[in-house]
Amino acid sequence: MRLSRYFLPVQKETPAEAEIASHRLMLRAGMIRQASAGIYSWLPLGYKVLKKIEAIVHEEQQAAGAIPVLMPTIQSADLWRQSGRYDDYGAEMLRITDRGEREMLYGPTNEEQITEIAGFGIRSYRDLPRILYHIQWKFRDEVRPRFGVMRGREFLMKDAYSFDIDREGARRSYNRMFVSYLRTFERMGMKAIPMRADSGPIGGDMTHEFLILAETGESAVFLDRDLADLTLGDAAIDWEDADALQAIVDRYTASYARTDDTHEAAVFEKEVPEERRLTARGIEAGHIFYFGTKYSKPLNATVTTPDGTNVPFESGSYGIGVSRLPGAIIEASHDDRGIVWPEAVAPFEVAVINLRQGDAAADGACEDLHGKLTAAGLDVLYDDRDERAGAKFATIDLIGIPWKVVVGPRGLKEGVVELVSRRTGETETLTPDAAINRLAALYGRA
Ligand code: 5CA
Repeated sequence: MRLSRYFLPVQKETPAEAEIASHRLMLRAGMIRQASAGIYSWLPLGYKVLKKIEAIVHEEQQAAGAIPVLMPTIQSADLWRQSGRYDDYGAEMLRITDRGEREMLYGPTNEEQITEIAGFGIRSYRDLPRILYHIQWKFRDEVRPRFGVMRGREFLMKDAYSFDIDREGARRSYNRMFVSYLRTFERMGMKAIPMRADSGPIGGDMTHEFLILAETGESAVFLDRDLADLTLGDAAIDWEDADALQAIVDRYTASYARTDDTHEAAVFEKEVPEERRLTARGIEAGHIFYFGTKYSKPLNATVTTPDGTNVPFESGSYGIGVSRLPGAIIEASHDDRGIVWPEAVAPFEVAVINLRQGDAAADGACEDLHGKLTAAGLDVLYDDRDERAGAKFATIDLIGIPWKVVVGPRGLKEGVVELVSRRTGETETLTPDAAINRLAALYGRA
C-alpha cells in the first residue's frame, strides 16, 4: 500500500475528549472516528487491526473445537421474556418496536438465542459436547461509555456457548475455552491473566475474567507475581486430552489472582508471601462463565440421556471483547511517540520509508522493496509522500508499525538500507535483499 493513496487521517493535536493513551492514540492515528457517544466507525487502519484480531480469535476458537455460526444483532423480545431477562436487563438494553408493533431488541448478548438453536438442533447425548460461537456486534446502553472502544455502547464480541449433558462435561468444555484464551491472548503478544470472577447465584469455581495489566485498567487486581510470568508457549495442545487441559487450568488457577469484585485481603496475605504480592490494575479482555441450566430450563432446551430421559443442557458462555482489544493492546504497548504494535496484530508489518522522494535511486529502490516485500507475503506500507524525513518517521512511529526499512540516496551509494525496530529502536545496516530475507524470516514467511 502506498501511503500517498491511502486513507490515513492522522491528527497532530491531542483530542481533548480522550482521557487515556489508547483513546488518544487511536484517534490521532486515524484508526477510529466517533459516530455518536460510545459508537465508532473503524477507519482503514483500525479496521485492519480489528480484522487481524478477529482472525486470531477465529483460528484459536476453531482449534479448540468451537464451531462458528452467525446470529443476528436484532432479536425478538419473546425469548428474553421466557428466560426472564427481558425485565431484568433494564435500561442497558436497547429496545426497538417494528412496524407491526412487535417488541425487538439489539442484542447485548446471545444466551437465549443460541440455547433455542441448540435445543432445535441437538437431540441426543450422542450429539454432545458442542461449542458454538460467533463474532457479532452487541449493543449495551452503558451509562458512561468512555475510553473510546474500551467501553463502547456498540462493540464487537466473540461469544461462545457450550452444550453438555452434565457438569463434568461442562467442565471439560470450560477448560477448552480457558486454555484457548491463554493461547489467543499470547498469540496477540499479550499477557492476559485469568482471575477468579464473581460467580453470583450459580456459585462454584467456574468463572474467570482474563485481565491485561495496564495502569489505566478499570479493575483493581491482586495477584501472585509468579502468575504474571507464566507462559504457555507454542507447545502443541491435545484438545482431546481432558487431563492435560485440566492440568493447565490447575497451573493457572493454583495461585491467588482476583479483581476487586472478589478480592479478600486476608486470604491474599495468607496465601501469597509479601514479596510476591502484586497489586495493579487491569483491563478485562475476556470473561468465561459456567451457568448450568439457567437458560436451557426456562427455554425447555433438552437432550435425551442414554437411559432415555430428557435433561436440560449444562452450559457456559465465553466472551472476548474483540473491539476492546485494540485499545487494551495499545494501553499495554505504547510510548511517547505512539503505538507499538505487537507483530501479530500490527495493521502493516513493515513500512518502507523513502528519505528523498523524487531521487531516482531512492524511488527505484523503494519501488523494488515494496514489490518484493509484498510478493514475500508481507503487509507493507510504503511512505511515498513528498514529506520531510522527520514527518515520515513521526507518522510511522505514531501508527506503530513494528519494522521500518529506511531508504536514502547516501546509503544506496554503499548498496545498503536500514532496518529499524519500533520496539527497541535497534538499527541494522544491510543490503535491500538481506532486509527482505530478514523480514520474511521474522514473520515466518521465509
Ligand atoms: N455472555 C457473556 C459471555 S459470552 C458476556 O456477555 N460476558 S461479558 O459481559 O463479560 O462480555 C464479554 C466481554 O466483552 C468482556 O470481557 C469485555 O472484554 C467485552 N465488553 C463488555 N462490555 C463491553 C463494552 N461496553 N465495550 C467494549 N467491550 C465490552
